[in-house]
Amino acid sequence: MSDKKKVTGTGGELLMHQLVAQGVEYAFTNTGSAEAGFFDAFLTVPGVQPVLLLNEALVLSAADGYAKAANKPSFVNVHLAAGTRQGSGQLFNAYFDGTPMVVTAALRDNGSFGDHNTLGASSGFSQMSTVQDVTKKRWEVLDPKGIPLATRRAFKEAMSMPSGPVYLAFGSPALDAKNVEGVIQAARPLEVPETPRETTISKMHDALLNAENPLLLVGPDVRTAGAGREILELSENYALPTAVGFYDYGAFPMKHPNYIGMIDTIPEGGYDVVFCVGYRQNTRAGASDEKFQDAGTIMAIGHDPSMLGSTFAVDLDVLGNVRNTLTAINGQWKPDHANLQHIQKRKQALIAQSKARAEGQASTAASRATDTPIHPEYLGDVMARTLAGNTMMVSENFKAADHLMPFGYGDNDWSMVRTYGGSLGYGPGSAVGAQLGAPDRPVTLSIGDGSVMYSSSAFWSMARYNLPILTIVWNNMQYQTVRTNFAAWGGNMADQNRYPETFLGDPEIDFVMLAKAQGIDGMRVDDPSQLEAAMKRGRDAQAAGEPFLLDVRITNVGAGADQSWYMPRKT
Ligand SMILES: Cc1ncc(C[n+]2csc(CCOP(=O)(O)OP(=O)(O)O)c2C)c(N)n1
Ligand SMILES: [Mg+2]
Repeated sequence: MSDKKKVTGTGGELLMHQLVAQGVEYAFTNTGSAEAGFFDAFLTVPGVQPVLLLNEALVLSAADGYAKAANKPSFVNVHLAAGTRQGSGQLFNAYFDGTPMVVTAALRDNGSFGDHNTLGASSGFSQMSTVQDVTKKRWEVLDPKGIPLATRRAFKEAMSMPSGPVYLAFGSPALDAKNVEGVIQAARPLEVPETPRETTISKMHDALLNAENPLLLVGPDVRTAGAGREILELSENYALPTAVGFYDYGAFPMKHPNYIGMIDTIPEGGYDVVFCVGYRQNTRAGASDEKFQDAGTIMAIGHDPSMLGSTFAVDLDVLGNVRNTLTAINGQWKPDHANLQHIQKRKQALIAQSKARAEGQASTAASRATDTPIHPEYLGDVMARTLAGNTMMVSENFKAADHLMPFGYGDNDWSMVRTYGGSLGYGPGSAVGAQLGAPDRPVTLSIGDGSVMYSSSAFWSMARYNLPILTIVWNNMQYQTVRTNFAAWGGNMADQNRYPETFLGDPEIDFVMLAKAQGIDGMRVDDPSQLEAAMKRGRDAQAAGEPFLLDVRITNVGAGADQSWYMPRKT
């Protein structure tokens, strides 16, 4: 049982006491005066560190990065309805990923008096409408006595499966109220049963054991559950070709012989057994969302019921902590099974394909080592070889080289933090949160030039809180992802090799100056022969406790790589 205690104070103080009891270390925030009753409590109730980010989207992405890095729920305070809306592109990401997060703001009464409230919800609407499709649950709290209870419930909802962001709007008078009595008690996530049904586990084991052409598809729940060892054991026992979800390169070690690629790049058909472990499908609003149409048996385990069987139907499923289910399946494995001929054969084939891929990657990187401007494959290769072991890489990179990084589950392996929601403006804020959530790990932000500019004021927070984040800007002066997608779409754009509003080089953005303006040192790298030395300098700065930025000028690749056209403004 968690301790209960009675406290008396302002509404803001009761909220702060509740956060302290909950073990909240940081309040990610952008400040506003309607929340004065909350901010005042920082001075009277110690224990929570406020972390200021200069735009609400940054606040939400920092909270997301923190929750992913620390594997804990995060706490946010933003300013009224308008601040909430400003952060909503990143709240979208957190909701998409099911990140446990309690988001709060003050609330203005928009009915009793004036109905044209500055920064408030519009008349006739609740502030809840600003978050209704991007939160798991939401509440208005008007009575100060309810603040501890409502906050406790919010944490419980955020953490319980399926986890996700929730929203609490406190009336300003409730935060301001004095001499309020409340009972403070921490919430815990609801416990889910640990032992899956024996018959289901046996069926899953049998399917995997007898499969001739299986696919293991791994998603982010594996990392959330801390099931790295268990997923490796499963993949290795049954010799399972293993793919990861959409850009989810941290879900399984790329260098492992069983790794075969990202789901969107491998063949879709031909599997007799597909086993999805914590996989969260990124759907595309088309008939192709119904995957694996010719598969014999599809099995799925995971933390969120809406991610299991929502597009392709599953034959066998277990909702709950994936570590427990994996442990139970692994428990059915007998050493003799390894002698089965089809498993032996698959093991050899996997070793061969992985060796071929590694050789291909090494020779591509070597052949690109002197390309000027720097080739992105070479930048990826140098990062993978040069950066610190145990790096936590926050990635906001699409057509980059995340697949080259040494991600894995061992002590010296890297891990990845990213959002699968795809709403740009994530990386720099997330890196701030990730470094706070994993203070002992080297954090590197790997990010495209276009992406930086959605949230370019996060460098200030890195400097203010002494967060030794190494930022590597993959600067191709383009929205390359959009340009290549436009080219694939075809039309006049492809015929004329002109892709409106994808070129960013006029004027050129100087990322070193951008960082410097906010208190961070950096350097620009143009010459491939200087790349390794620059990377080491960045790593050394990071090791010395300093944030640093590398503006790496890279070449464009893919369709339209040669174009720098944009539509001139008529004058
Ligand atoms: C909020 C939001 N707006 C727009 C987009 C569309 N979009 C996807 S990728 C991309 C370009 C990213 O550019 P950059 O970071 O330079 O990476 P590159 O594509 O050049 O590798 C854009 C604009 C998006 N995903 N999210
Ligand atoms: Mg770019």
